[in-house]
Amino acid sequence: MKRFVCCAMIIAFYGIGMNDGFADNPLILDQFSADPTARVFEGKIYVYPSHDIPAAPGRGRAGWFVMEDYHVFSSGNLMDWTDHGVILNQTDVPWLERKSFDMWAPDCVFKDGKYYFYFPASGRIGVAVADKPEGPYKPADKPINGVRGIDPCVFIDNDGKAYLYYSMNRIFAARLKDNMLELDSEPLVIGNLPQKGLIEGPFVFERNGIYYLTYPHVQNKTERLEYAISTSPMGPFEHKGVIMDESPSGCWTNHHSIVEYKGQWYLFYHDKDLSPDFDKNRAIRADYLSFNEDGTIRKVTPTLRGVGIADALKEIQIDRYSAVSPDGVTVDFVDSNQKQKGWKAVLAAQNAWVQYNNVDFGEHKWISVRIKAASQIGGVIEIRMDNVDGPLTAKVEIPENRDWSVVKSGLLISPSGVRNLVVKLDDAKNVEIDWIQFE
Ligand code: FUB
Repeated sequence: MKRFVCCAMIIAFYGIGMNDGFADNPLILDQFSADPTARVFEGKIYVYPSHDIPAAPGRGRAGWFVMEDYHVFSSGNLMDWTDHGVILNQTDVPWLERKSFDMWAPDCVFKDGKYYFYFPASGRIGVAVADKPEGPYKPADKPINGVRGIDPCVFIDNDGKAYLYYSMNRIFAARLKDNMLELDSEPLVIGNLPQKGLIEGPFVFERNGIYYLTYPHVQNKTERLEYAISTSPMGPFEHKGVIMDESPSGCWTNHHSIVEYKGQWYLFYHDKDLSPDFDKNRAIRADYLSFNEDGTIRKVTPTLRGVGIADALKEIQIDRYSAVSPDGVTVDFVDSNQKQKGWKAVLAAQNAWVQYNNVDFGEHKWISVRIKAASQIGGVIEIRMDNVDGPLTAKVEIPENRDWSVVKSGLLISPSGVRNLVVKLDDAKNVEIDWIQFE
């Protein structure tokens, strides 16, 4: 076996390894984010989340949601996200008489050349208007008259008519005028939905003539994502089932949106990956969503890997795995005092492995692999393609080194195309891996 162990050498010492920060789940590492509404504008995905911040003296209530502004993020490949910065702060809103720190779940839609950003604050719903998806947004002088509630969602039907949905323990719906700033009908309560357990965060979309009303609902302990369908945007809706179960993490809220991009449907939602002990500091995620033949939604299992195709030339965060061996792998923060640095995979049993799906090798000639690793006793790592028994691509000796270092090794074969990557520990030792990158 030893002759397969390629010459490994430490090429650099990395005191601190900055995670790329924008890929896999959660999507954003350098700040908390929640309630993601994803929209397709100008050929890209734009995500309008709310923005949790830690409470501080004079800044919100400790132990509760604290939210003072909104950022918007965009991506063309669902792996690299651009933060366009703050698009609206509570102090920009003319009708908000105090700093409420309750800029909760927003939405944004495009109509007749303008982008309309809907946001809740202090129990009212406001609108801000822009010429571009990333702003600058100018808030209207007044909130929408006749609306008391949170979590606005605006749906524009194929005939151009717009509808506003929002929640206040129940879900309300009303038509919007063409100016997108005023109601065109009295809000009505959507019926036939579960009677018990908070219902909030409505998100409506249409597919093949079916109107889907999707929403978080507390059936047991925490929110799960459910849906109802109709042949009309105002209902009546028929309750259909569950899109995503309660989070095993115990995060009390979940809030989502559903979008089709380049022929694939996605569910955007949130959990508390960056704040395991406090579920009011959340982090947005995305996973693939699909439908049955009859239009019902297949239940989505949350993953760490998330969506998108990773570039083999970039740092691949294998701790965001798609599959994992039954034993021998744990995931931990690289630095628990600086969680924005992301996670590491700890392989600590013979044949323990992680699989990271959808890495694009293209048609290049690949020569070597770099692994950012640490190990108390050293160990040997196998890199394989496709699955745990797939083609052996490299065998890399990770030397004993408690500090992070980048180990470089030659490849046995040059992979091509989009492949799943498997990293396996050969011996009964202990290796920590931050990322892997091909050259
Ligand atoms: O983010 C604050 C609130 O928590 C949202 O408005 C709800 O949907 C829930 O996610």
